[in-house]
Amino acid sequence: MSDVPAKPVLLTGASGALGRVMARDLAAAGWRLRLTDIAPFPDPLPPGARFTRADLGDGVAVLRLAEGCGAVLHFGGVSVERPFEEVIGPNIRGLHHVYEAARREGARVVFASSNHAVGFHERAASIAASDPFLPDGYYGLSKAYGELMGRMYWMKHGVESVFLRIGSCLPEPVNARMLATYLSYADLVRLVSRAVLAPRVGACVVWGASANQAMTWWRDDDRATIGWAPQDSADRFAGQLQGKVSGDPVEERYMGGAFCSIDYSRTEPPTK
Ligand code: 15L
Repeated sequence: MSDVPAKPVLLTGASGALGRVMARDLAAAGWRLRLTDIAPFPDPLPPGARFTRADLGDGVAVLRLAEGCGAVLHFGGVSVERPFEEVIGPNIRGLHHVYEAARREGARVVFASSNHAVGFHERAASIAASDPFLPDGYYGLSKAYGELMGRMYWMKHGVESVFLRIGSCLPEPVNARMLATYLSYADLVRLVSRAVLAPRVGACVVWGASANQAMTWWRDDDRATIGWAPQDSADRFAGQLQGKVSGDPVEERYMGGAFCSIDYSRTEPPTK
């Protein structure tokens, strides 16, 4: 099987940190990429790629961008906790435009979901991908809704999706929480490659975390379906990061960390 998709691949959010890594590495692997973002692309254009500046809120622009594409890597939209009114446009309407475009093209969607869709699960637990959504804010809620939208498009229209529940994808982990949530750039690139190249995926969920053994919160996902296994790990940072905690009881109790504390107004600690 070839490691290069037969058709071009559309990457939204191309000017963001993860978009830039994927644009560079997938282009280097010979993929034909259509890059788009609301912000200009800050790097020299990689070989075989073209960039179009567009707003996800412009449904016609998204349809045009997706023309002839076999997959959409959807990494665009708001990527941190923000007020509801700021999230709803890019992350809900924008996502709907992406799914309509995928439906028209018969393309697969690889959706950058997030650990924040399940951020209010307690760290003391270990959860399966099939456990309930427990979003830790409007951003996490938009990711949960996005996964549900993808499932609806699969059931109703046969649009395939891989939902990547990304943890913390950074050059290196920077605190104790990331001993569980860290995803290396190289593991991310291998993950999206498999998500695009795997023959049949239906609508499936994969935890976006490297092989972090020192601290593990997430289990039982669909990685076997796409043929991905992480190769990197945060474990070598355990010695230096174990004590790097915030002192905020809400942040340290739940998987979503600092996002859980934003605008948190309960006075009694929840019993369950
Ligand atoms: C995310 O979903 C965010 O996009 C990123 O900024 C990080 O905060 C990450 O989650 C995380 O949970 O560490």
